[in-house]
Amino acid sequence: MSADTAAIPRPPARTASTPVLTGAEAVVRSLDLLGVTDVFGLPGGAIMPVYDPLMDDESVRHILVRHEQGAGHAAEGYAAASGRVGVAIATSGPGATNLVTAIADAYMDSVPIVCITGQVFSTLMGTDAFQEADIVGITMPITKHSFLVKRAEDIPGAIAAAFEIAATGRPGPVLVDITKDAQQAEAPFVWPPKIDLPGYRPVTKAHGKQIQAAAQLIAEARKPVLYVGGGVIRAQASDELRTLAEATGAPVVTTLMARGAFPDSHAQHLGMPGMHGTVPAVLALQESDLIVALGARFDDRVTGKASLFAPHAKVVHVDIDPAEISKIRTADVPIVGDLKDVLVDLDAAYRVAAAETTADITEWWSFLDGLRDEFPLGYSQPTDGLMSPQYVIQRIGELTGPEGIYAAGVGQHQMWAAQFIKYERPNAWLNSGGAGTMGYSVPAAMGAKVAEPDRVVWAIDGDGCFQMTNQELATCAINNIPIKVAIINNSSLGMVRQWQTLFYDGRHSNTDLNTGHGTVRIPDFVKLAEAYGCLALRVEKEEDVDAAIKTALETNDRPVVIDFVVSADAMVWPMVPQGVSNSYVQYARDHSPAFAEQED
Ligand SMILES: Cc1cc2nc3c(=O)[nH]c(=O)nc-3n(C[C@H](O)[C@H](O)[C@H](O)COP(=O)(O)OP(=O)(O)OC[C@H]3O[C@@H](n4cnc5c(N)ncnc54)[C@H](O)[C@@H]3O)c2cc1C
Ligand SMILES: Cc1ncc(C[n+]2csc(CCOP(=O)(O)OP(=O)(O)O)c2C)c(N)n1
Repeated sequence: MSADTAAIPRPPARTASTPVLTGAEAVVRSLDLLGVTDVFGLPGGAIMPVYDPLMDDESVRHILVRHEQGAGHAAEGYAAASGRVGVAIATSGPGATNLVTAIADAYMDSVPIVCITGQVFSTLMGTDAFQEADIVGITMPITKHSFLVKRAEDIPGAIAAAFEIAATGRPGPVLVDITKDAQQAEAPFVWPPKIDLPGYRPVTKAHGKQIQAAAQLIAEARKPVLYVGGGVIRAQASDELRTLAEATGAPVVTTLMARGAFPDSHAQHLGMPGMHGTVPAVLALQESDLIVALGARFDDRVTGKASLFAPHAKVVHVDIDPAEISKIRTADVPIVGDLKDVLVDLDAAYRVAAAETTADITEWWSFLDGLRDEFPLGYSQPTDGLMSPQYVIQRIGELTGPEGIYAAGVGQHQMWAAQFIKYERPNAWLNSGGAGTMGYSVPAAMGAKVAEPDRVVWAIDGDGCFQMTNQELATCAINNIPIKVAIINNSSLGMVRQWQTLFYDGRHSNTDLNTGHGTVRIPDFVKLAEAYGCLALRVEKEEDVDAAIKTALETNDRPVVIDFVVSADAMVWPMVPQGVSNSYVQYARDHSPAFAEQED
């Protein structure tokens, strides 16, 4: 990611009618003027001045979380579900450091959030004052930009700029750290008429020559593939993508971050590429002669060993962040711009180029269709009598439908949720892809439900992840945020266990959680969820799965938690092991029970 720099904009000149507000009132007024309706936070000494006017503000709903990490992920879920900027508030020191994981997560996945933290008095900074932490310094590498505000008159400009930076260009987290004396002091409140940040000028409109060159390559390619990344969702450019895809007839793959950017039901869609991608999607990239990367960043989970990735492919790479282009794979045609515009321009240019030359891609499609027939996604039934986790997740998707929002934790259940739920629209699939943050799911689902109250929101979580942030169920129950939580309880840190099974001779070191199997059940998730004011159910047989999901779908007066007790031996297939060539997808064929069955 490019390091964007911007100083706090200078306060505009005051006039005779300029109101005088405390810095704390200025924070709240600024949020009002930005149209913010919901914030997630938890007060403490250094941010208490802000909490006082917040109490009376009628436009901003403050949701009191139980842990600041929850506020950060809730802000992320809010943003990822709605496209609007999410806001988290915390006090200095431990309050601010509790936000760090969520900030890092938002940075990796390009999520627009603004975190407002209280800081000790400016006169005490640097003295190891009570609850002092240099949060600007700590988060410098994981924010798009940070502001340290020490004067009340700078507050409106800093907050307005923070929102502008978070939401424009490559979205990301911005921190506004405000000293307590700045919150308490009075100053004229002057709202900046326009945000103009010297040094911050994201390029949105791409160069016409590059667009033409890309269109020409697409028209000439015999084995093209559109490698669609999370940038398409952040750009809200799914419709434009579909138009281009249908014009070219090229196959489409969607990364873990892009699930839903292109409908799963579309005939041109091959599914997710990468370590746990479908065989057709992995091989489409690997065997292609042209990769058109659209807001995708050639992550190692997708490329495998980068030097062996797609050896015959030319690359068109579109990204709003120039730092991403040619970072991993040299682009033959680099295009810097906003996909919302670039896709329209590319479509128009493609139609012109295709009128002259259109390569025949029939053979390419027969190869890919053959792979689709031969290697559909599948799973085998566990032999220990416990439920198949894939079945449970698939039924949640089928009974809820494509308008639902699904926020996953990290691990096996995350991969199965990416594979076995059908995504037909953007902003339906929320997860932690880049950082892989266990604990993301419940608070992110809470944030999503606040942003999109009319949609059904599921947290699909692992028994390990759930234990990291489930305290936010109290927040949901008290604030009438009726999310639904499916704990895919395999009684273990399943994804780590899977790697131990495959790469550490089956030595399962410290991955047994004792949450679901055998006589020990600590904690009992049903009792825990009931203690938090949720409707709680346990399901141990496949024949009871549908009824429990239906009960959850019908319950909207409180959160619902379902403890699905599933087999610990289920594996995520296909799997290309880390750091090898993707042509090694043969590995998946050899090791996947589903494939083995098909080959018999
Ligand atoms: C357990 C686990 C397993 C995983 N396995 C897989 C796997 O099998 N397959 C897989 O795909 N991933 C997998 N991942 C996720 C992986 O780690 C990466 O997070 C993911 O592949 C990155 O997705 P992306 O390339 O779409 O980029 P993103 O991280 O979504 O980045 C988006 C890009 O779009 C750009 N952008 C943003 N807005 C715009 C705009 N308006 N216009 C233009 N460009 C824009 C950004 O600058 C950025 O470069 C896994 C993660 C975990 C935790
Ligand atoms: C905060 C954090 N700690 C550790 C890890 C490493 N890790 C990745 S997946 C995983 C297991 C997750 O277990 P669970 O939530 O039960 O999900 P499952 O894999 O069993 O579906 C672990 C420990 C991580 N990603 N995040």
